[in-house]
Amino acid sequence: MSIGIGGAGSKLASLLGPEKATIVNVSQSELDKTEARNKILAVAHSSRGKFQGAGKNPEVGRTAFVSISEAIYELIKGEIVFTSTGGGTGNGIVSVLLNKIAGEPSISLNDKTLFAFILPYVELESAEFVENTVAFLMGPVSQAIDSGNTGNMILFSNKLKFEGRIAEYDYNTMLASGLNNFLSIPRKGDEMELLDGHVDHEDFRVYLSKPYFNHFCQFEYTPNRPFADLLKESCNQTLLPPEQPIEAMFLLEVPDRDMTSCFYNILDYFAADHVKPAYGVVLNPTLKKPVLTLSLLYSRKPKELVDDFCNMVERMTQKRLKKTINQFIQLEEHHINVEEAVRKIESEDESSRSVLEVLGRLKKLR
Ligand SMILES: Nc1nc2c(ncn2[C@@H]2O[C@H](COP(=O)(O)OP(=O)(O)OP(=O)(O)O)[C@@H](O)[C@H]2O)c(=O)[nH]1
Ligand SMILES: [Mg+2]
Repeated sequence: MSIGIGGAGSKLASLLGPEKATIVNVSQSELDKTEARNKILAVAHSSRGKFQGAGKNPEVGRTAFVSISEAIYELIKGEIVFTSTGGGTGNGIVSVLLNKIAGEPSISLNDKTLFAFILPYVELESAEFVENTVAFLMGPVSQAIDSGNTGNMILFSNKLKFEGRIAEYDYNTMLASGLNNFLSIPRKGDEMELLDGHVDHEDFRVYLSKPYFNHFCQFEYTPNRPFADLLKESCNQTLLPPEQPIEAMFLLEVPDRDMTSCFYNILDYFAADHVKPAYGVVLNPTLKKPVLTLSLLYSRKPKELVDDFCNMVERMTQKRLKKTINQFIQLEEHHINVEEAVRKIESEDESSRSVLEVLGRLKKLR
């Protein structure tokens, strides 16, 4: 089951499978727009009456959490939670959830929650989205990671959406299908003929329960090319780029059993970094070339993520500032009587007398 909180979170949870999705919002009209099996209205009252949205204010989301507290906390156990980090509803409600999780003495493996966050694109999205994201990463995300009580965290980025000018629905479909490819690993391991290794549902569950960032990707695997090059070219553009992996998992689908042993190249690549991936190699006769579905777990301090964000914000601010100066600052015209100005300097400073003499000679020359 997936739980989508706020606008973006709900749309993604629904795309992953509306029949298994629960969506949460403070706005009934937002809930009505998205297909899902279960819809929860969180209530946040103001002096103006019910909110139509949190208006980018996470405090509204945090307040609304009280109305759904127990139900939602039970619901997310062992499931995937989607939210954007920039809006008010998703950020506010998930902040409280993460704080609650971080405050638990421990959480059993099967109850750990996977979190998928959608980060804004700093260059083109509003400053509030970026500020909310920074506070979210530095506070609740940081504490939840330190507690070790969450499952994997997935960091989707809207960078490619904006740079590639991709329509929202199409981009969401890309995010959901990338995640689906990764989540299909144990099912494919079950359904297809296993040629080497082994990744079953239990191994997969254990992998998902680790409190690290998860970068997953899928690409055609060309065994005779250096794996480092392939990986560099094929990493998932809808996610933040990965750091050095701590753990890895892959499923290699080959069209022909003669190709089975090409997976050793992948093991060699990871062995250089002392990483021993969990893996499975399966036969998929419908393919023309081998296809690799790979996941890397890496650790990153939220502060470093925020530093990246802040650097981008700073670059943007400098660019804007330069543009503003060029556009709006007009230099005032000053009329200066040179002789008077020099005389003034001369009265303040002995060494300037020669300047006046030079000017005098120049006048004679004219
Ligand atoms: N990829 C993607 N990003 C989205 C989508 N909808 C919103 N966003 C991003 O999510 C952030 C805004 O968050 P929303 O999820 O709309 O906000 P919310 O949690 O509903 O909170 P409020 O609307 O403030 O009540 C911005 O960074 C948007 O670019 C979507 O459908 N797909
Ligand atoms: Mg909204």
